[in-house]
Amino acid sequence: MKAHFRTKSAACVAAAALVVIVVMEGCSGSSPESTQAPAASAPAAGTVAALSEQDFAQAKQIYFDTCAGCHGAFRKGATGPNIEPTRTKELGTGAIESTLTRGLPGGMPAFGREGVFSPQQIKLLAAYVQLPPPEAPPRPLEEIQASWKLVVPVANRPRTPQTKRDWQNYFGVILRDAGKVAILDGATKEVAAIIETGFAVHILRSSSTGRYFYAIGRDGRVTMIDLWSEAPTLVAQVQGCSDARSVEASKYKGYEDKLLIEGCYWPPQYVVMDGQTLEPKAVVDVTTPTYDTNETLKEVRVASIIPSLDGPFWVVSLKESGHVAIVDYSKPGFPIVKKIPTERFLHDGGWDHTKRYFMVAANMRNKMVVVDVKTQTMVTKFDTGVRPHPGRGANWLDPEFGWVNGTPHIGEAKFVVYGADPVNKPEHAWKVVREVKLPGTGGLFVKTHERSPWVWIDSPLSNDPASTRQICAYSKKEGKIEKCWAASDRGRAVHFEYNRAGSEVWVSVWDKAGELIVYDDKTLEEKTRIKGDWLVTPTGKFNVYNTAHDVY
Ligand code: DHE
Repeated sequence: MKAHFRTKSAACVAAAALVVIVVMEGCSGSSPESTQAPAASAPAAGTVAALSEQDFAQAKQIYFDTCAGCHGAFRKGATGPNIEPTRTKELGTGAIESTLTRGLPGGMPAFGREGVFSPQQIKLLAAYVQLPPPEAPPRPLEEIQASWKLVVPVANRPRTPQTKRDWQNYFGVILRDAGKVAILDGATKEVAAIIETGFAVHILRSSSTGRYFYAIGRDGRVTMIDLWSEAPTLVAQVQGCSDARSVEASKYKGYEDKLLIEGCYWPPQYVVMDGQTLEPKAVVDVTTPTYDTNETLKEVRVASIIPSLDGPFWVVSLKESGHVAIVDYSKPGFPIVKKIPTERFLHDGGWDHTKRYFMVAANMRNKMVVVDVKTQTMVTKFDTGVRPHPGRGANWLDPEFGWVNGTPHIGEAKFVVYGADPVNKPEHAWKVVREVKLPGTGGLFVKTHERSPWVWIDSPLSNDPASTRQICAYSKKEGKIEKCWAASDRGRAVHFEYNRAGSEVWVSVWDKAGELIVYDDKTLEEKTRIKGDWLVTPTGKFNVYNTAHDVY
C-alpha cells in the first residue's frame, strides 16, 4: 500500500517522534526509554501501548489508506464515528481489536476476518488510534505545480477521433488495488487500454464532450485520459491534494472541456486546473466553521461535486462544516460565491431529473438534503434511515408519486424512495413515499436509466458476507423489489453502470480475481462475464456517454 501522506514533512516526523515518547496511560512521567517499546502487544487493561517510530509510521500509513476516509484524518468522525483518543481509550484495546477483526453491522468492515489486516496490523492500529493523531502537511500551489506532468501537449493530440470503436460507449473501469483504470469497449467488451493511475483510484468523471476521462486517486492524483487517440492514452497528470475523492469538469455552455475541479479530503481546499492540460491554476481554502454551532474546524473535506448546466458553477459539498458551496468558475480565482448552510457530514449525491435540485446525503445525520441550485438555497432536509448512501442517486417516474429518487443505507436494510417532482406532485416532493425492505445492510449504490424498468441496488458493505455478494432489482412500475440474487460466489458485488443504449447493466465483483458481470436490463438475465488477469479489484465503472451527460 502507498501512503496518502507520503510527504515526509518536518511536521509529520516531529509528530511521529513526539508520539513515541507519549506515555503509557497510567504510567505518567514514563521515561524516553518507552521509545524502545516494542509494537503494541497485549497491553494491560486501561493502558495504551507506546509505538516505536517505525510502527507508528506504519500504523499512520494504514490509517490514512484505509480508515481516514470514514473516520477523518483527525478522527472526528464522518461516515464512521468519532474515534479520537478520548473515545478509543474508553473502548479499550480489546474492543477495538475485536471491531477491527469482526466489523460491525453498521458498515464497519471485518478487516481481520477478510484478511485485509494481519493480526499484527490490528494490534498496531488499536494502539495507534488511542494516541493523538499526527499533524498533516499543507499542499500549496507551488508544490502542486511541481507535480504537474503534461505527457501529450494539446498540439500533438488528434483533432478527430482516431479509433474505429464507439468511444462514447467506452467504459472506464477502476482497478482499485492495481492502481489502474481499464478502458473497455462497451460493444465488444475488449480492453482498449489499461492506464496507470496511482493509488486506490476512486472515481472517474468525463469532460463535457466525453473526450477525456479524469481519474481521481485517493493519493490526490488526477490522471487525464484522451479517448480520441487510436488507443486511449494518458495525456496529463497532477497531484492537487494529499488525499482526495472527487473531481468534476466544467459543463456550462462555452466552458466545455475547459476547466476541472479537484476536491481534497486533505488539505481542506479545492484545486482548479486547465481542463485540457491539468495545469493547476488556483487553490481555494474551504476551511469554514460548522453551519450550526459555528465551531472552528481544522478538517473540512470536499465530498461530492456536481456540475451545473445552467451557469458556470460547480456545486460542492463541504463535509464537516455542513455547507453546500457554489463555486463560480467564470470569476478570477474561481471563488466560492455562496455557502449554503445545510447539514453536517455531507457525502454523496446527484441531480434530480431536471438538474436544478441537488440531493445529497448527510449520512451520519441519517438525512437527505435538497438544495435548489437555481436560487442557491436549501429547500429542505429529511430523515431516510441509518446512513443513506445514494451514490449519485437514480431518477425515475413513479406511477403514483411522479418523479422520484431513492437511496439505500449503509446501516439499515432499507431502500427508500422520495418524491422529487415539486412542479407536478408538490405534495410528495422531498418526502419519503416508499420504504422497501432489503435482504441486507451495507447498501452503497443505486442506478437506473430512462429506458429501464428497474432500479438496481447493491449492499457491498454489509457485515453478512452473503449480502455483500447480493444485488436487487426494484420494479419502477410495481414499487417493490422484483428480485434479489447472489451475483457471485466470492467478492463483493458493487456499483452499477449502464451502457450508452441503456440495454445492459455492468456490475463489479470486487475481488483480487475480479469480474464484471453484464446483465440484460430487460430480462435481468446474465449475458456475459468479463474476466482476465488484469481485472484486479474492479469497483466503479463509468460509461462515457452516461458520465458526460449525467445520466442516472
Ligand atoms: Fe466512495 C463516490 C467518499 C469508500 C466507491 N465516494 C464517492 C463520493 C465521495 C466518496 C465523497 C462522491 C464523489 C462525487 O460524486 O463527486 N468513499 C468515500 C469515502 O470517504 C469512503 C466512505 C471511505 C474512503 O476511505 O474512501 C468511500 N467508495 C468507497 C469504497 O470503499 C468504494 C466502494 C470502493 C473504493 O473506491 O474503495 C467506493 N465512491 C465509490 C464510487 C463512487 C464513489 C464507485 C462513485 C459513484 C458514482 O456512480 O458516481
